Amino acid sequence: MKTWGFYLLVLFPILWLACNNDSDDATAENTPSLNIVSQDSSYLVNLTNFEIDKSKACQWTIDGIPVSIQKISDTQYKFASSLVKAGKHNLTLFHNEQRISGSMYKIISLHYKVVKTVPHRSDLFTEGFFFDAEDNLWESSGLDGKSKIFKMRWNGSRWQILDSIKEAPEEFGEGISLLNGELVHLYWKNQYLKTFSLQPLKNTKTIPFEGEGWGLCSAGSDGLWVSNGSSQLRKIQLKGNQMLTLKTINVSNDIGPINNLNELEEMNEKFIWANVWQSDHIVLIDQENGTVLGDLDLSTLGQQERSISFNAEVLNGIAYHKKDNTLWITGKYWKNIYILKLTNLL
Ligand SMILES: [Ca+2]
Repeated sequence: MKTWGFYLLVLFPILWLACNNDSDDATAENTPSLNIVSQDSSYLVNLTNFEIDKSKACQWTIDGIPVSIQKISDTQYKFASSLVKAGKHNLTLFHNEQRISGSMYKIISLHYKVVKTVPHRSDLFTEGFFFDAEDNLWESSGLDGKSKIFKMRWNGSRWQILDSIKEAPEEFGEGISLLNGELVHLYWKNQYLKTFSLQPLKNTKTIPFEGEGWGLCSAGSDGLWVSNGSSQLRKIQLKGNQMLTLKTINVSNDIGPINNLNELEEMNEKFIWANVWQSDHIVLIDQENGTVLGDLDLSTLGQQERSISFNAEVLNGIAYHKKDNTLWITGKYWKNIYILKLTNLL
């Protein structure tokens, strides 16, 4: 009895687990599902295990808003991709007192044309890159013992240097931006950031900063966005000698998190552009939730720079010129800055 009791004790959970798995598989096989597949300029909707009663109507919504969707068969439907903006969406079918939903993710492949090319100092290991309100271009260059910042103005034929800073030998400079009328400079592993008055360009504060500092850009009057090489962006504010984190967003596309976010650029207080380190891609991010809305493939420009210069390194440096609605793009040790006009932005 003792032996049988032992076997029963061992066998019962195994048999129960096996039966339970069978029933899970059976349930999964019969579960109604709505699957959305991207096809050129449209989306194909496939229904599985969902009974359609031909005498009853089908009502569709995208994010709760009623839409009209073309029927191909009882199990396949279709709608134009222009029906949805970039980002995450939910498609729901209401039919015969039943409801079924599926999610989709639209990322726009952004197109551009190069409207002009201007020279870039090819001795700069570009880290920070932005225009101020007076159309002056600010650029920071990294590496230990070589870090510096320049304030420049393009006069139509050459760059005029208006101001500059040389950092201490132990400082590896990274992103730069303006906040509350001062320049803010981030450092890679120094565990602090510095603020500088603008006239004269002079260090005013050194504020503790935890972790690695990579990219920096404006968050309007609200603060700054900071990257650290991960998929997270932090919105920060400076108060006295302290740095406060106001918000963190996780940047991801339909596949998962986008790591190696580097130089940043804010646009229209809605979007953030980010260089993806060691790639020739720039992503367009929704400031609200970190959703990647668009992808800008600049591999043609990257290959061009690397073919004309042995030293040319990664794409890094995005400056948005608001008045002209152009993006000024460069890279580490690149010989050129490319002025881009986007032709299908959202
Ligand atoms: Ca920038």
